[in-house]
Amino acid sequence: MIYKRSSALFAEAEKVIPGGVNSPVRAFKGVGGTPIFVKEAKGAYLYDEDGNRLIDYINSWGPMILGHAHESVVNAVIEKAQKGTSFGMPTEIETKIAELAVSMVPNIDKIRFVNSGTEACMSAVRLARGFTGKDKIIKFSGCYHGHSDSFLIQAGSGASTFGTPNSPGVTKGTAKDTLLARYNDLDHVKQLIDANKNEIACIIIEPVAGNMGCIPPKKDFLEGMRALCDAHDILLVFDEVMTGFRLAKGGAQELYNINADIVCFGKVIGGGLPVGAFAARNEIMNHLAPLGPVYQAGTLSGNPLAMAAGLAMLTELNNDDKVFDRLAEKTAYLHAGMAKVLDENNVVYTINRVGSMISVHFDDSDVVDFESAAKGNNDKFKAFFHGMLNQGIYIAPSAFETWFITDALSYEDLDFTIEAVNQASKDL
Ligand code: KE4
Repeated sequence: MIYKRSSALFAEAEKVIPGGVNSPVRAFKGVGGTPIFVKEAKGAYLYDEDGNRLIDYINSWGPMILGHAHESVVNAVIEKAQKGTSFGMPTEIETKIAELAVSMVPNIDKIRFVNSGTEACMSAVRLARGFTGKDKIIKFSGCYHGHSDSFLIQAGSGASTFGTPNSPGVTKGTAKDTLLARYNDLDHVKQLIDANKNEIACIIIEPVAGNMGCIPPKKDFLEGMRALCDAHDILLVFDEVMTGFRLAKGGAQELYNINADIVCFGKVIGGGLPVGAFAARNEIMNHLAPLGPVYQAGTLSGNPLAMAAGLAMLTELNNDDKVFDRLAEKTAYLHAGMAKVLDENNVVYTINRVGSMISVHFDDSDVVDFESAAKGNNDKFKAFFHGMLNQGIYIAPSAFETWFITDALSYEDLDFTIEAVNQASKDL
């Protein structure tokens, strides 16, 4: 594959944008080489600035669950844009997407739209603190809830890649209110609760972790967390920025039949435009300004173009009773095909999969938390990443990420990918 134009564009970008990118994980620091500049995309395919076609397994880190430039999403945005792009005033379409989201997701009465997953999670924690009157939160090592100060304490995703788990600029005053637990370790959560009696406002968790690779909750882990929260007057916050509207219509709450107190969304809910959201039952949401004392705001929150894209996306997902099964079946097919060729090539690996989230770890231990995820052989991952890229397959440029399957993938695409895995893993 030739990346001449991407390299030239990257050199230009580096002169005016820190690291040449607007989000660190795009910079390929975790895998080396220079980032690919995309010219356009359609369905399952990216077309880069050098004319290469790549099968996309990142899909903008989750939003493109139905494939790039989906007709109903694009048409909705075009139609809306011709009527104005932002008003800073209420519009009917915000109510329409709110009503649809509330009808699809269990245990929520109201939803507030913001502009990113970070804003959603940051606001959810503030709401939990305001509702309970308590300051501390529990998060899990390796989970990533965006770049708000309270979360950059051994965060997953890009922060892990950069090896700077506690980012400079986060004050000690902030860090002291964030307690870190081991994912899938209920005893550790219990210990933290007992050591901080009546001080913990919420536990925030990715119900299926996606920022240290894909890590499913162990049996009874989420149930145990729900019980602990009930026993200690702690709110359970599901960060469903990745899992929301991806694992099922009702996300991880539906898939695992667990009731969270506050649910955060991003990615799919915006259909590729900047949308985040957080939602809960009335008792909690009615604490939010202008109804209640917990302040949260945003100039472009509920932006009409973003709402049009999100409404089109959620409508497509809500009206297709088979889409989540198709996504899971395609991911299972990919899993089985990759496992077969990796076994044939005598590669040491673990594959984790939940629904249309999947990740490959080059280590033979079970990957159940940040510590076991970090054991993965990063040199092998780098070689695998570039081996796949050179065959026209774009996977996450970091071992601490999940692949996101899109329904636009055909079984021919999957077979092509499996053969690429075969070729890329021959010398691992
Ligand atoms: P954003 O602020 O990036 O929209 O969402 C933050 C966020 C919150 N919660 C979860 C579970 C997330 O995965 C994310 C963002 N995910 C990363 C990829 N792992 C976004 C990619 C990036 O940082 O460029």
